[in-house]
Amino acid sequence: MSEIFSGISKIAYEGAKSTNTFAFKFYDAEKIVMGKPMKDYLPFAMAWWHNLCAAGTDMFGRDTADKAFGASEKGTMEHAKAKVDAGFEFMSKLGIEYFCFHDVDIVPEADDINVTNARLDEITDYMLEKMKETGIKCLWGTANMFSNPRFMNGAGSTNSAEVYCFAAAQIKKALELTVKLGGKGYVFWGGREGYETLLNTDMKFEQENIARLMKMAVEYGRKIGFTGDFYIEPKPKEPMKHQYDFDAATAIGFLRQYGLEKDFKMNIEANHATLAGHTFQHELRVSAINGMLGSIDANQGDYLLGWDTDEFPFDVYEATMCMYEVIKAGGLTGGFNFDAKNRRPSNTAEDMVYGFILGMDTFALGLIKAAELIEDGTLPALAEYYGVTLVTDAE
Ligand code: XLS
Ligand code: NI
Ligand code: NI
Repeated sequence: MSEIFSGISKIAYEGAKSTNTFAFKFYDAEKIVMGKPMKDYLPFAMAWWHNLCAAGTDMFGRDTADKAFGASEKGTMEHAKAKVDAGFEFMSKLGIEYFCFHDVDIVPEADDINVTNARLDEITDYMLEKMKETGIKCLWGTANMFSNPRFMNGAGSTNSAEVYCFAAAQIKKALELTVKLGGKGYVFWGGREGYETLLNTDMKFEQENIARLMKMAVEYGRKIGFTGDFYIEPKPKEPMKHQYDFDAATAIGFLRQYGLEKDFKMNIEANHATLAGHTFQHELRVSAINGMLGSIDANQGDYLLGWDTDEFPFDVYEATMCMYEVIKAGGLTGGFNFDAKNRRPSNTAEDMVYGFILGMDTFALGLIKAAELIEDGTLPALAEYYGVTLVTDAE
C-alpha cells in the first residue's frame, strides 16, 4: 500500500497567523470551548462519495480528478480497497474521526445483488481492520436508492413492486453493514421520492409506502441490534421537481403522522436548507425545538447558483449561526459530515486536503464566535436594555 497523500504530514493547528497552507488556523481539537474540547462539539466526518468517488464529472463534462488511488482499473475490488487505503490515510492525516457511506460508494455494484452483497462483506471486513488500526469510526450508513436507473421513479414511492422490494433488500443490507461498522446513524435521503406531475401521482399512497419501508427498516434495525438514530435528510428538490421531505417541518410532520418520530431525527444539510428557501439556522432550530436535531451535512451553496453545489463551507457567519444552535441544543448526537466536494478545477490530492482544512476551520471559527456571542453577555445586556426575554434563555 503506497502513500497517496505523500509529502503531507498530519495537519496540525498553527493559529490564525500561520501562513502554512497545510495547517489549521482555527481548528484546535483539544482547545476547550464552553467547557468541552472543540472536537467534542465538532465530530467531523468524511463523506465517502464526494471525497473518494466523485471525480469532477458534471452535466457538461467528464472527470477532471484521478481518484484511482493507484488501482490499475477503476470500478474493481482492487479500486474499492485502494479507496479504503486512501480514505483512512486521508482521515488520519486530517484528524477526522468519522466517515459516512452509501453501499455503492464502497464497492462496485454488480448485476446480481448477491454478488454485490458478497463484495460488501469483503470490503467492510477490510474497513473494520482499518478502523481498529486507526480508531476511526462510522458516523452513518445509507443505501443509494437514486443512482441506479431502476430507481428512476423512486424507491419507497416507486410504482413498481419489484423496485420496492429491491429497495427493501438494499436497506436491509445497508443496515447490517452499518451495525457491523458500529455506525451511530442510518440515513434516508429521498432524492427520487417525489413527483414531476400530480396527474399521474397518488401522493397519499406513495407517502404511505415510504412510511411502510421506513417502519420495516426500524423493525429490522432494532432486531439486529441497531441502537442509533434513523435520520431523514430533508431536501426540497433536485433531482425531483418536488421532493416529499421538503424541509425539516415537513419531514417531522410526516414522521409524526406515521408514528416514526421516536426512532428518527433530522440530518440537516446546509445547502438543502437554502434550496428550501430557509436559512441553515432555521432548519436546525425547527429540528431542535422538536427534539429531532440529530446530525448535520456540512456544506454550503452558492447564492448565484440555484442547485446543490455542495461546496466546502467558508461562510463564517452561517457557521456561527449553526454553532449557536448546536450549543443551545446541547450538542449533536450525530456529527458534522462534510457532504461537500471540491470544485471541478480543484483536482489534485492536495486540493482534497485544502477543502477539508477550509471546512473544519470554518466550523471551528463559527464555534468560537458562537461561544463568544453566548458568553460575552452582549445579547443578555441588550435584552435587558430593551426589557425583553431572550427566547433561548427562557427555555
Ligand atoms: C444529496 C444528499 C446526499 C445524502 C446521502 O443531495 O445530500 O448526498 O447526504 O444520500
Ligand atoms: Ni447530504
Ligand atoms: Ni445534498
